[in-house]
Amino acid sequence: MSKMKQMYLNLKKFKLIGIVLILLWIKTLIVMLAGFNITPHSLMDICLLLINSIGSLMIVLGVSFYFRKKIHAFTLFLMMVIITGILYADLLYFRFYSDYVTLPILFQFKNVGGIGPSTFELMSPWDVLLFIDILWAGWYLKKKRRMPSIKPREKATYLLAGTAVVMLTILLGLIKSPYLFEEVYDREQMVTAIGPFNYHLYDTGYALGVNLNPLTASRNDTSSPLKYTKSKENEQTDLFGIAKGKNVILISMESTQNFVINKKIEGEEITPFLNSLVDESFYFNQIYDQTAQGKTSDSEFMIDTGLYPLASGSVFVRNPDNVFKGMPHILKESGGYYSAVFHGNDATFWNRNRMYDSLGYDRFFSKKDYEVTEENSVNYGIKDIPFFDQSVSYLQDLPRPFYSRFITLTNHFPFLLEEKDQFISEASTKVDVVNRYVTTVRYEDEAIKEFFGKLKEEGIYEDSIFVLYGDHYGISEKYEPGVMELLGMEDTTLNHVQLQQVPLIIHIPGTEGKTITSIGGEVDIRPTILHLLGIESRENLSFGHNLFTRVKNHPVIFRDGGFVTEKYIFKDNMCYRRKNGEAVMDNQCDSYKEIARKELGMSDDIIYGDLLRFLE
Ligand code: GP9
Ligand code: MN
Repeated sequence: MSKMKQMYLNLKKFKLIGIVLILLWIKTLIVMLAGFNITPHSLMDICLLLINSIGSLMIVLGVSFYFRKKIHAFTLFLMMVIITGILYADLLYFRFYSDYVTLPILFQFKNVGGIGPSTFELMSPWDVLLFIDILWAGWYLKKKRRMPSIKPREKATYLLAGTAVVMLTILLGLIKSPYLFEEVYDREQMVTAIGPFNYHLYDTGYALGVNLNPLTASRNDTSSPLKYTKSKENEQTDLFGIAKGKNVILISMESTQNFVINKKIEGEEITPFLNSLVDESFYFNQIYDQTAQGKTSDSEFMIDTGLYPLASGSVFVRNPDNVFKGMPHILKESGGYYSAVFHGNDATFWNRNRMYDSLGYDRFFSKKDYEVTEENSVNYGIKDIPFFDQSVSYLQDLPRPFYSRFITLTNHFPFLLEEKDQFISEASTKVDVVNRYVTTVRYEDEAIKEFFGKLKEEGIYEDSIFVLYGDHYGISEKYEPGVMELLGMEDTTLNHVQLQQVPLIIHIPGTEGKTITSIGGEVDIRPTILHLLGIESRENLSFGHNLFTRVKNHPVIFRDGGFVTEKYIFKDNMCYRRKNGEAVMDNQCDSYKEIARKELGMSDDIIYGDLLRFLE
């Protein structure tokens, strides 16, 4: 037999695997292009898109013969089902979160539940197309009795070929994005470069690997983050110590975005109380949501520690036993503060019960401390008005001064509210979620107003400083067109980024109001509060900047590596001029990218390595 013929016969054995490979490859390509909306910008992008799933698919399909002499039909079918299942789960997750699943997020479902709305809502009839080839494969493989046998040498060659394609993919990925693996948090960059299957593999390895970091970390690892954070500017202002010794009352306003402030719907204000408060407070109107997959818990984490949240999963769930230097610790040390959190949900949600111990809280008032009935609850639990109402009596009994956080809940997706609690009519955009949102925000506003009223009656108001902040976005990208319609905005990158702003209102009774337009993020809230309380915080390992003196061109960094500066916006690996949203050359953003990489990397090192234990 000629060599050519022999080669042909050898290859023929792999015909079936080849067909399955091509089917899965096409599906993956379609999902990447149409599902994840990956747009290739260059020839390199096209090459990567075309090859990045092939190597991993080859290796996985090989499982059908690695351990046997012949290709095992059922195993091949099973691999096809598993791969399609992963792809479909990725697609559904992406449709809701515009993000990729990570290993830690799968583990935190037990603390927070799964995908928000019903999974059915995320499905489309077209999705059936993803499964048609499986039906064919099931029928064909069942019918096909004789499967080709594969020799050990052929197995090795096949595995080698698969591995070579994976290596080539990684190489090209690194040529395109040299910081691919330093910027693991940029999941879009990673999936675009190495494909969804290699990404899942890397993400799993990374998530498991970082668990070992505390074993290898040492005091030396603290020196560069300490040096970096100590070099931050620390300008003093007349406001230093203006609220010295006062009680601190933080109000986490669930899902409250900045666009609701001073916005009217058919002549009615969405937040009449907050609007009036803004006039008598420091109102920071350019503060960005910096949370990631940990949502509310990420905002709490930033405010209490001045560290960035993790890129995947919530620190509350992943690292609750770390040593932290939380706000409660600092305030206890420097001002004898007692600290407490008030929240009407189960204590275990977001693992709060464990994490609050590490953050230094003295007391956590959770669901079991409230009278929660069907009548006074909606959606996740007790409504904000009874929540604040019942909290006041606990607050009266707290030792003074106290540091406290009240976490509201009613304005949570999918924004449900009985008619009797609606103080404003629903909006009338094409998106129901947005229409309901204005009613739950309005309800939250009423609850805060009543809370302030009670605190005045009880004499707590005068001795306190209030920090009200939106914890994160409420309207996800999927429903954003409704907000654009409501605000008469065009659907542009610039407007999308602007919608990531959350309100931050710091109210000190007796102090005149002022709107502060400098940019900032949630990580900056801690040093700002400490400044007002007259507490020097520079030596603490943290990344926030005092918002009253924040250096203008320091980027507000997001967890996916994107950022906003005074002049630029960096989003989805594109650099834009902030003034007009015009796309500009990448290198304009390069120096800020470097800062983002550095800060996110250091913050991750501190958390993964549990480095703060060395500074106790
Ligand atoms: C629930 C509250 C809301 O306890 O923190 O959760 P979220 O989904 O916004 O993180
Ligand atoms: Mn929240």
